[in-house]
This record gives sequence, structure tokens and C-alpha cells, in this order.
Amino acid sequence: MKGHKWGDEALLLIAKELTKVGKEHIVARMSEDSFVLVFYQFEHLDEIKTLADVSINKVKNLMSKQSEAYFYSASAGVALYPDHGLVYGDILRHANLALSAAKKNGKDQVVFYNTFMHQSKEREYEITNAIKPSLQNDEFYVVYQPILDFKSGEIRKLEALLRWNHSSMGYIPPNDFIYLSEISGSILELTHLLYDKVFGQIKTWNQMGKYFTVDINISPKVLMHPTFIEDIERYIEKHEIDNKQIIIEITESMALENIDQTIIVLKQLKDKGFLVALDDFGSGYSSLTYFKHLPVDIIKMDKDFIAKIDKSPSERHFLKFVLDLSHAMSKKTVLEGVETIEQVEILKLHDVDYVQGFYYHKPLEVSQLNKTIQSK
Ligand code: G
Ligand code: MN
Repeated sequence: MKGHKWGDEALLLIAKELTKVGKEHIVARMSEDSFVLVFYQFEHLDEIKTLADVSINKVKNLMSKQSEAYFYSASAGVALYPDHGLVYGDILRHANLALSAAKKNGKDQVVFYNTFMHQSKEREYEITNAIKPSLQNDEFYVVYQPILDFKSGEIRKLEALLRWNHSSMGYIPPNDFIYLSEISGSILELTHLLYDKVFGQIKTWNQMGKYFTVDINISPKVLMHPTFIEDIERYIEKHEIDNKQIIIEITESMALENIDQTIIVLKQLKDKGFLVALDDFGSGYSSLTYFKHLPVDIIKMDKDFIAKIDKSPSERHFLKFVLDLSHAMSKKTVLEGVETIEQVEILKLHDVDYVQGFYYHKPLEVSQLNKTIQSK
């Protein structure tokens, strides 16, 4: 690490470089490592783009001269008067949104503000703020997707999936609200709501003589929470169900964040009789390290992988490899996202344990699911 003094000197040098970019402009430092440049006169947008490119290149060149061993990136967000705002505050806020977009896109670039950016940020705020009131108003509900025993076709397992129908915004997909609930912290309350609804439903099914094991998706924020196990057990006791009926699904990317701590929590879960599944395996940077070290009972192969299974022989080799390895290590497999008869035909050539996907059943509300299982 370089010290504070070095950092201060570097910032001074950057400021000096930035004053050389245009002829008549203002340079101000906004926060730690961000600067605002105000340009007054230009005829074409190209000129501004060039000035912004020159600025970030000057900063990068300067930093690499200061020290060869460090990696630097510089990004810029641009907002224009009067198109993107009439007052300084609006223009600055919009330039900042554009800057976040530049950083999100992979850094080292110039991004101009556009209203879509604004709308997507506004929607994020709207969704984040709506989660708590919707928890109060009971606007979240759970659907259950059957997981079938591949050979017998029986439905023994279900995946519980949280859904949200907001009173004024309408249906909001989980992909749009789960990550926001993780950022804002309400994921914990959402997960407790899920426990309450799912475990209560399992109890009802138990009383009907229908014994299911149910998968629930757990976010890393929740898994790493100090009272995670206590909390889940409290809901189990409330609804008088068996720990063995619950399968905790975690994803690889989350194990990747903190593998040692993840292993500790998973072992505690298993000691208490819960089952654990590794979700979305085969997507992203699947690693045999997780396969070997994570104490999981079930491997769920990702739907993007199944989507290619009837198109490429290498995917089929990979399928065989994962099935063989799983079985050799006494793990079961679930193939997710099965959508077509062609995929099913290929699966028949392999030693598949469980399947899940639109070909068999979409996620169902309880009443529909009850009809489905009654007719079996
Ligand atoms: O990441 P995870 O495996 O938990 O994702 C579950 C999601 O996948 C659910 O929202 C469910 O609606 C969706 N899903 C389930 N079966 C299929 C399928 O056959 N095809 C596609 N595209 N999505 C599916
Ligand atoms: Mn899942």
C-alpha cells in the first residue's frame, strides 16, 4: 500500500493535469478520487467526448508514471446543459449516474447520461422503498415448482420461489427485487416471511398425507447472518415440521465469496438434519474445488447448461462427467430448466436422478399444485 501522503500528492498532480485539458474550464475535486470538470463552450458533442477521453487518459498516464506496479483505471460521466438539467444539482447528479454506468460497464470509459439510466435508477429506488410496506401488506407470495424423480416421474420435491405482486407497480420479477433487498438489508425479513409461508404450507401438506421436501434459496447475506440457524429453527418449531424436509440452496458464486465460513455453516446445517444443494452448477466459474470441499448433498445443474445439451457433444460429455462424479461422491443431481422433448431424450441416455423445468411443470400456486398432485 502507498501511504496517505503519496495519495495526496497524486491527487494534486491529477488536478494540475486536468487544468491542462481545455482552454477555459473549471476543475474541482468532489470527493476522495473524483473531480468535476465544467466546460462552457463547444459546438459538437464530439468535442466533449474528446475532452473527456483526453482527461481520463491524462490521469491514467500520470498514474502509471508515478508507479509501475499498480493498476489504475479512470472513468468519466458526462451530463449536458440544458438537455440533462437546468440547474447545477441536476446536472451533477446526472453526471454521477453516467459515471456509475461507466464504472459498471467495465471502467476506463466515457459515458454520456441518458434518461433511461435515470429511469432505471428511479425504479430501483421505487422498488427498494416498496419492499417494507409490501411485507406489511402481505403482497409477497410463494409458488412451488415440482422436481420429479426422473425414472418414476413422481413428484417428491418442490422448489419454493418467492413472488411479488405490488398493488400499483404490478408484478415485479425476483431478479429485479432480490439484489435490491440484499443491498437494503430487507432480504432478512423477506427470507423469514418465506420460512413462515413455506413451513406452514409443508405442515398442511403433511396433514394431508403428502410428504414433500422443499428447496429454498438462501442469499449469502442470510447464510452468513449470526442467527441464521437459530432463526430457521424457530420457524421449523413454530410449524412443527421436520428439518429433513428442508433443502437449503446456495449458489457457487456465494460460496466463492467466503468459502471457509460457508463450509462451517453448511456443516452445522447438515448436523441438524437439513439437506444442502449447490444451485446453478455449470454456470459461471464452476470449480471442482467447490465440488470437492463443499458439504452438499445435491448438485443442481444450471438451466443455461441444459439449454445446450442437445446441440453440442461437449455439453453431453460434461453432463456425464458431473453425473459420474456426483454419484461417486454420494451426491444426487437435479437437472434444471428442462424445456423440450429433445432434451429429455438425451437425459434418458444418462443416469439422471431428478429433473425440473417448464417441460414438466412451471412454478405453481398451491391450488394448482394440489390439483396436479391429486390427479397423479
Ligand atoms: O437460480 P434458480 O435455479 O433458483 O432459478 C429458479 C428460476 O428458474 C425460477 O424463477 C423459475 O421460474 C425458473 N425456471 C424454472 N424452470 C425453468 C425452465 O424450464 N426454463 C426457464 N427458462 N426458467 C425456468
Ligand atoms: Mn434455486
